[in-house]
Amino acid sequence: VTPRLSRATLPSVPAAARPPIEPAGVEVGIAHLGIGAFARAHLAEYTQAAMAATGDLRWGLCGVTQRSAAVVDQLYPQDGLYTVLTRSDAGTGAAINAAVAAVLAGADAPGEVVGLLAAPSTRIITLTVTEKGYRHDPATGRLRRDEPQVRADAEPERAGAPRTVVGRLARGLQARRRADAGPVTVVCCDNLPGNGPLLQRLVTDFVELLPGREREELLPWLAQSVRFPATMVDRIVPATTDADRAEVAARLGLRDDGVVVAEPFRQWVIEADFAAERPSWEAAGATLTDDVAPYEAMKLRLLNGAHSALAYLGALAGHEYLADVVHDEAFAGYVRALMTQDVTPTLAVPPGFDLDRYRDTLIARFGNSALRHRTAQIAMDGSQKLPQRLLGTIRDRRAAGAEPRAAVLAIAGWMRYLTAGASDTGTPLPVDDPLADRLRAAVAGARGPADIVAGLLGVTEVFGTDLADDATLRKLLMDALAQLTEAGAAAAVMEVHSAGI
Ligand code: CS2
Repeated sequence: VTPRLSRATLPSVPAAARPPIEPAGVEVGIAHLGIGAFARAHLAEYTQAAMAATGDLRWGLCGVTQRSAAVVDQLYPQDGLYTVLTRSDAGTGAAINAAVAAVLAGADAPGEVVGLLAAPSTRIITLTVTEKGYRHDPATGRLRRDEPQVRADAEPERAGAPRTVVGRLARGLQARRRADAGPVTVVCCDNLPGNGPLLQRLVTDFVELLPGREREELLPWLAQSVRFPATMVDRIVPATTDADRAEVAARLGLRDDGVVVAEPFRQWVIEADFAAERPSWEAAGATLTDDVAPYEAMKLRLLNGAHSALAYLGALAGHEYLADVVHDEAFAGYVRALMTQDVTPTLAVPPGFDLDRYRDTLIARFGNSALRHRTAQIAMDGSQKLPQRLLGTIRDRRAAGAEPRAAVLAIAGWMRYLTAGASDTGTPLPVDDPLADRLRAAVAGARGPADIVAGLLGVTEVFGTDLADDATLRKLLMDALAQLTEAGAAAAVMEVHSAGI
């Protein structure tokens, strides 16, 4: 049998793949909620590089899993070590990361999670729990306080054993205040608009569910001792496959169950608002700035908006991988039209920023066929993603009196994806979304595009209350959905492409 990656077997790894820091010297300074593939390919890479650049090894991560303990099983036997496979059409690189100093199964050890957040050695709390992990209403940015799990976490007996992300965070902060463990910074690293302030609002919503005394003690301390900087995070990270793990085993001569795959590009813009000490992430290439908003809007609307558009329409046209979608000329023209005609007029571009180059880089990144990024992965959880990715663009363009046809086609693509069951070429398209039941109910009995559009626009958690009242938008959506239904996605995309630039 192939021996497994760990501190003990690390010396057998080719020198070029070994981590730039000594794993045994790393101490936990960051509590990380949601230690999935993205955090291991992004936050952990920046943090390792910062530790390597400064020699200050106090910033290791304790990675907490949210529901499944799978990552603990992957990383615990490996002393937190895992390989990052960087894939591009120019080739593949393999490098071991040693920034994860400990792992904790959140569901099995909720009390330990609270203790971790309350420990004086924890000075930063980071989160990558995906959009749906926050249990908020995407249209309003408020906590869903009627959810049973959220309510349960606010009951006194759950103070030491919360289960939801916001419950864990708020209970951990409560324990931290009681322990007088000092100020802390909460860094949200999910693709949400104004992610730091949004999370601060959700924690406050939760604290407001607590009994009077607890609430009154906690709210002023939160305002005084906890910061929630906004961030823009960027790295494309497809789900790891068995083939990826087999490739690592062949290259390193060791079995690694924790492999993550990523593109070479990475970017991180962080609001410079910290309550206490932090790692020198700027030494690792991160940007610390006073205003993240322009970067965040560009990233969510151009990258993620285009990603979702290409995922739904590409999957409908029968494409399994995103790169194949942009290598189709009509789709490449469509995505340029989306970016240039619909999104760009809504953006405030930072001074000196080259937006044309940013757009070209995005399209080149999407075309990275070595990544094998599945359209189905991006298509997941649309109800939680569309508001910040595409609906903001549509709102802004409608307010300016424009008809954003490319963005509308993307929303119609989502509606078709939800209701068709299969692509235009007959491949099944399963829906994976936390609101799946609600969405299904909204279109039950629908007899065509008009009913589907009306039903889905009525899902106010996603669309708010304004968009359903826009008669022009409704008509545009109906026409686009009718075309997708009758002529198929490839034809619909072609039409926007040729009508455009
Ligand atoms: C993607 C993102 O899965 C998705 O919805 O759009 O995860 C995307 O790859 C990252 O945000 C890139 O930074």
